[in-house]
This record gives sequence, C-alpha cells and structure tokens, in this order.
Amino acid sequence: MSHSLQALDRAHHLHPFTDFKALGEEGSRIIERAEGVYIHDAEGNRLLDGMAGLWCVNLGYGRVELVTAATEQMRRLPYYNNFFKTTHPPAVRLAEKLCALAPAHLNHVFFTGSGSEANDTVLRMVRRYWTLKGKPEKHWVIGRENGYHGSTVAGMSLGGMAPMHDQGGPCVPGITHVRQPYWFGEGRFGDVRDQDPEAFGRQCAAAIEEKILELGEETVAAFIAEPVQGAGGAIMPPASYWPAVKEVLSRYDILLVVDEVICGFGRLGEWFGSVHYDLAPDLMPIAKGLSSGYLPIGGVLVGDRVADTLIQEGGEFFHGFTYSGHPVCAAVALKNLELMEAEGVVERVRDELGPYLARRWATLADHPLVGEARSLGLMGALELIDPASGERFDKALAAGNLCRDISFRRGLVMRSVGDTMIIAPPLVITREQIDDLVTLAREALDETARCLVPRAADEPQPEERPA
Ligand code: PXG
Repeated sequence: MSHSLQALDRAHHLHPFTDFKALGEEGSRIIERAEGVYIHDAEGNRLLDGMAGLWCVNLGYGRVELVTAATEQMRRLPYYNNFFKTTHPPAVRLAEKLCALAPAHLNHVFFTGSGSEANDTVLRMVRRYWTLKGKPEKHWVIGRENGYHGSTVAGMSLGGMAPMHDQGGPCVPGITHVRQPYWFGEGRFGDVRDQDPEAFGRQCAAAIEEKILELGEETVAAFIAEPVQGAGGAIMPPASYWPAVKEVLSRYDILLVVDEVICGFGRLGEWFGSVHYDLAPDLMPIAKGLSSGYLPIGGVLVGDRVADTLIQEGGEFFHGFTYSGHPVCAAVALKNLELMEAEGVVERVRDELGPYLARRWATLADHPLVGEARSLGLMGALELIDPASGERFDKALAAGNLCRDISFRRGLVMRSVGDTMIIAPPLVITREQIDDLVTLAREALDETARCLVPRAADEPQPEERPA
C-alpha cells in the first residue's frame, strides 16, 4: 500500500520546501496516524515527534476534545465570513480569549489562515498606520538575515532567507535586513570570531541603529523579529540583545513587530515569547500552536497604539481573507486554548519541563560532535562541529542532514538546519519521554560520528553511512 501511495505522490504531489526530483527518486515517508507525542509511518515504525509536527502540535496528537469542537461547529455553522458587518460566535470568543491571554496593551486581533498571511497583514497595517499618522515617508521595515516570516511574497521578503530571495525575488520594496544575533554561527565562528556573547548581542542591536541612520531616521516604520529564531536554527539571542533593541526602537519611534508564530502558546514557557523577553510589541503575528496545528488559523494581535489609529482614523481597511476567523478553525483554537489553560500546560513548561529539558539536553554538550547545546522552554538546538579540527564540518559533508536521517531511522524526529540539530516537541511530553528523546539524540550523534569521523569513534565503520 505504501509503495503505491509513494508512486502516486511522486506522480502528482509537489511538496513544500523540497527538491522534487530528489524526493521522487528517494520516495516520501508516509505518516498514517499519531497519538500523544508519537507519529506512526506506513512501514509500521513509531517515531517520537521531536518537532511537534512543524512546531505546532503543542497539545500533542489525538485530543478528542478538539475533534469534538470541530465536529460540533461543522454541524452548526461550517462556514461564514467576517466581512460585510457580520461575524459568528467562535471568532468573537476566540478574539476575546486571545486578548485576555496576551499582554495588557494588545486588545484586538485580525484573523488570517496562516502565519504567512499574518505577516502580509502586518506589512499592510504598519504602512497604513504611518500613512494615517501623516508620515508616509516612514515606510521601511527592517527584518533580520536568516529570520523566517513565511513563504508568501511579503512573508519571504520580511524574512531574511537568502535562498528564498534568490528564487522568489525581486522582493517587496522597502524591506531590508540586518545581522541576526546568532552568536555560535557568527560571533564564535564566522566573520566575527571568539567574541563575548553579550558584546556580540549589543553589536547586533547596534546594527539596527546603523541601518536606521543609513536609511534615514525619518523613514523607518517597523522592525520585525522572532523572539527566538525558529526555522533559522532555534537561535536564542544573547541576554544583552533584546533590551538594547527595544532602546534603539523607542529612540527612533519605530514599531516593534514580534513574530510569535513559533514562540507563542507556551513554546518558551510563557504564553508568548514577548512575555519571556519583556518586549511589549505593537503587533504580534500568531499561528501554529494557536490551534495546536489541528486546523489552519493565524492572526495578528494589534496593540492599542496601532489599533486605535486604524479604528478611529482609518475608514475601511481594504484587506482580508475568505477564511479570516473561519468558524471551525476558531472553535478548535478556542478549545485548544481552554485545554492549555485548564491543564496548566504553559506553567508546566516554564516550571518543570523546560528546566528538565535544559538539564538533560545540556548533557549532550560532552559529545565530541557537539559544539554547543542550548535550549529554552521546549525548544533546543545542538551545533555540530568536527572534533578533529574543532571547526564546523565541511558543508559538502551535509553533516546535519546525515544526523537527521539517522535520527529518523532510530525513531526520533529531529530537524537539521545546516549543521544545527533542532527539537521542539509537543508541550505535553513527559519527563520519561524527554529522557528517551535525549537518549535517541545521543545515539544519532554517535552513529553520525561513526560515519563522519571514524578516528573519533570507538568502532570505525565509514561504510555505515546510509544511502
Ligand atoms: N513566522 C514564523 C516565525 C514561522 O516560523 C511563519 C511565520 C509562516 O507561517 P505559515 O503558517 O504560513 O507557514 C512561520 C512558519 C521550518 C519551517 O522548516 C518553519 C515554518 C514553516 C515551514 C517550515 O522550520 N514556520
């Protein structure tokens, strides 16, 4: 059965972020069902899902309450829109719940179908806001290199993923990027070497000010960033970074957009990454964990400063999506948030599971392949290095992809971003399952070492490298 599905997949299905030809030759892995923190493939293998799907299945798989919420809403009202002065109970209740959970100054939400649409909405709102304020010259948005804000044209342009710009450009005009606060990649290795992490964090914040002055201080509308970069490699900025960024932005009266698509809804041990870092954003795009990924829904939480202007001075805002606030998605998201609250999921990540993962994950730092093991809440990263040289591996070896493939084969979904291995498991993972995750990660590192650096391993078996 799985072979015929693979053949049909190859024949008709273009996968996201995929080399179509290479996948066609290899064949895709078919995931058939899941429960808790485990997924099951068509070959009968069970894997610990160390990535919560794609950073989204925060409550884990198989939650019947979410299925019931969807079914009931589908029966009652499967679709209606929020255009033309109408609304429906799920959208209203979800809006109220989100504003209650968010920091006090965020009292409005605009719904979208995804994180990418949320960031398109951000760009529209930011520019509209400054025009309404009589400052249309304030139109530049500063993002960060290796930031990720989605795959629509605006999302891609706000993000700083060079390979996406190369394929999808020219980007939306008026968007530019500054250095990311990636100490291991750019402050220890890379062009700035062996720098103190806090000095590096301040230098990255100073790069924003330099960019503002280069563009003209009257022309910058907003700065957009993830609290912790997710797709870029689970990059937690040095402690000095965010306070210095906030100071620069307030000095030049620039809006702060904090993209919470990954960090929101408990990932970092608070409802929002902005709470962990004390950011008070003007705009906060959300998606993914909002519904634990059970149905697609996103949105932008809008702070009073921007909302008041759009409401009082804006007239009609010519923007919206057919599925903005879709009733079934909204009903599921609301139930998801209620379950997270009732079960104390976020507090458990902050007080128990995050610190536990941090202790267990840190034990991997002694592995010869690991240059750094870092985590925050239930997000973690391992930086792979070549033990022979103490430097990063030759890119041609694709060490991260090798380690990821080995990890999958051994029963752990661990992602690679270059030579950075990352995890972000469901927030309902238990301590025992965290132990299993760390054990499987170590085994994957051991096998990767045997493939890549036979000298450093106990039993040199270079032929072990899988096809
Ligand atoms: N902002 C952030 C911070 C994201 O991580 C988006 C916006 C876009 O959301 P949608 O729902 O439009 O995909 C994201 C999405 C990866 C990966 O490989 C990460 C995302 C999407 C796909 C792959 O880590 N994040």
